[in-house]
Amino acid sequence: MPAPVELELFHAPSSYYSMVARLALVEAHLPWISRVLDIHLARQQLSDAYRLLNPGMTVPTLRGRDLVLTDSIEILAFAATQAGCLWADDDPDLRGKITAVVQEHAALSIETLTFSKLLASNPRLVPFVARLLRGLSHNLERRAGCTDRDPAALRAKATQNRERLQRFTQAPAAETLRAMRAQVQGFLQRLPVVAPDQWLFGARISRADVVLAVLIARLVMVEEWALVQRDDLRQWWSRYQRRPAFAAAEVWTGFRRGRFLQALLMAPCTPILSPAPPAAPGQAPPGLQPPPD
Ligand SMILES: N[C@@H](CCC(=O)N[C@@H](CS)C(=O)NCC(=O)O)C(=O)O
Repeated sequence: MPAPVELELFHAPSSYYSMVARLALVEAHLPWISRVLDIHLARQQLSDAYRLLNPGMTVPTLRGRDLVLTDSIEILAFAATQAGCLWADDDPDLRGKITAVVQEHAALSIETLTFSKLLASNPRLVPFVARLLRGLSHNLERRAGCTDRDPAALRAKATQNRERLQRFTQAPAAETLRAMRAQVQGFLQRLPVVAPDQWLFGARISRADVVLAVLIARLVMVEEWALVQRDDLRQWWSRYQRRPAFAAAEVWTGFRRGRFLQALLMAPCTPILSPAPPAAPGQAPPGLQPPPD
């Protein structure tokens, strides 16, 4: 077993890709310090302090000694390496097949699935979401215009939010949802057949099991569990939920209002230490959260 390293995970309890990271770390038996961000109201992912850590302004981010990983796929790969022989990824004959599943999963837009379901079920939310995303893009453009701290990243984020707006509103949500269902079903159909009492690639779990667990949890949460039609996958899911890691990693199968609100309250205290140089004598030390531009 490799020596434990001190890891900090910047994440949001309700965030899908944070769940992938949490489950990966727990399954790999890697201890980590939780750094909760509020990505909804305070939008700490857009703060200058966090931008220094993750210029893409998304969660999760994993930070350790000489390590900053800003994407859940990278965190998953890191966990697989650390897990060594605990995971099937250790087998060179399986690694390519596992990577193919992980890449296919990464090509699914979970956000589009979640939002199209929400908006198809509540069409009255469409103008609200559109206004929110338009305002967000506008603010990011404005910030980019009055800062010299990586304005290009802020513009890229504004563009990402405009693209979200287009994706969520260019077609009726029900139509987008149908297309997303077909994509998810295709992904599930192409997974290997799972033998009873086994995981996707045999007796040991793998990166593919981690992403599948979070995907199915999301399908349950948005009431799209019916997309899981294969019996072997349904049985796999009942077994997976019984793994201690599943509960420990807080993989949501339903909206947890209390946990969501708790995170909003806790998040302002999260230290996001910027790697700014130490203050000169007589000056105030660098703040934990630099003031917004
Ligand atoms: N490819 C990234 C995507 C991460 C991502 O989109 N995270 C969402 C939460 S699930 C986020 O941070 N959204 C906030 C934002 O984009 O402002 C990953 O896998 O880590």
